[in-house]
Amino acid sequence: MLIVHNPDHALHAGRHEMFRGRLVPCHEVPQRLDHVLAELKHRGIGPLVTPADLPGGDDAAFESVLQRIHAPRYLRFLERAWADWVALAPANAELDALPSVWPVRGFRADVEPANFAARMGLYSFDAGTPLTAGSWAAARAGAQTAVLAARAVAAASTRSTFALTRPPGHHAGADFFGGYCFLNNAALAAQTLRDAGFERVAVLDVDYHHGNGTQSIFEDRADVLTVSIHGDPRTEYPFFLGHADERGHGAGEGFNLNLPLPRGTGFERWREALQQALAAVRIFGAQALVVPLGVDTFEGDPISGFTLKSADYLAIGADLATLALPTVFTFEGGYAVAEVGINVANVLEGFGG
Ligand code: SP5
Ligand code: ZN
Repeated sequence: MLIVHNPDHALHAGRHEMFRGRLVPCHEVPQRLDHVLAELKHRGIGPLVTPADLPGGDDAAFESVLQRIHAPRYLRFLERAWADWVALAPANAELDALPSVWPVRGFRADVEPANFAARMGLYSFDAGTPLTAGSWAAARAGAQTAVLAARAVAAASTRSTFALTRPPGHHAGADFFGGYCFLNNAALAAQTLRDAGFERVAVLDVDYHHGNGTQSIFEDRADVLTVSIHGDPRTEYPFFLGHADERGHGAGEGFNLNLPLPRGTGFERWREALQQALAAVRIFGAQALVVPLGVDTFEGDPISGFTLKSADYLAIGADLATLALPTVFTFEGGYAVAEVGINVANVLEGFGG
């Protein structure tokens, strides 16, 4: 399996996230990716390349897919955000930027505020996602990683790829960040596959948290099926999306499937949901697959509530492989840092080539 990894990922290194009235150290840390890379090398899974090793990357087609998945004004905001933050006060260079005010129901989103704090709120949905000096550079390089991974699959140079990048992407919507995510790598990969001629693309999200960003990006489209298996949003983050009755809108009606499971769910029940998800992908007639791969379903995950064990990830990989589709994996959650490499590598090993 071709592994495309983002050598610039560590440019995004948040210090703190807001949690129960306190700023606590970030769960989403650079060491996560380092552990995955080390484990893949250890097992000889590869080849391992970076975007610089592949043609394209920063070309017009990349810019085009970025601008179609994300709102141009959101991209402009992200690109300038750190400079705007530091311009407020030189001492801000030592602090992460976090939002603190949001336009909820009845407020206007059409007028972009001149105030930086207000812009942060307009383009985000939580206070758990610090924006740092290198967040844009890391996220943009990560988007390239995902697009190039998808192109490699489309060119049939490989049956499957893993876009190994962080920050993760599946919570990021067309014009908002949150859930540790800025650019939606899985959505960019899916759109790249569509652009390459795959007429029906399925996204099967196995992260513990609902893939709200990906769902919202594709919820009015019939050409991209979105499926997510996740902790029930009645009790689990991101809370405000991910219920079973969300089936898509307009032309996209029937092309979103949510499979929420209660906190405490173990692998047997989780795997039944996976079989349901795989059946939906088959009925849809997908020609290519994107798997936002989070391993925060692990029993040892510090912020999640399922009880999957390391060996279960081999079975997940094998189950996904039964679809026999060109497949792009993207790296999402998984915060038991010491085990994240083993769990991710198990999925890829179980999947095979
Ligand atoms: C990509 C991804 O997995 N994003 C997840 C973002 C979750 N952020 C909010 C975490 C709140 C967790 N609360 C659980 C407390 C357990 N002590
Ligand atoms: Zn997650």
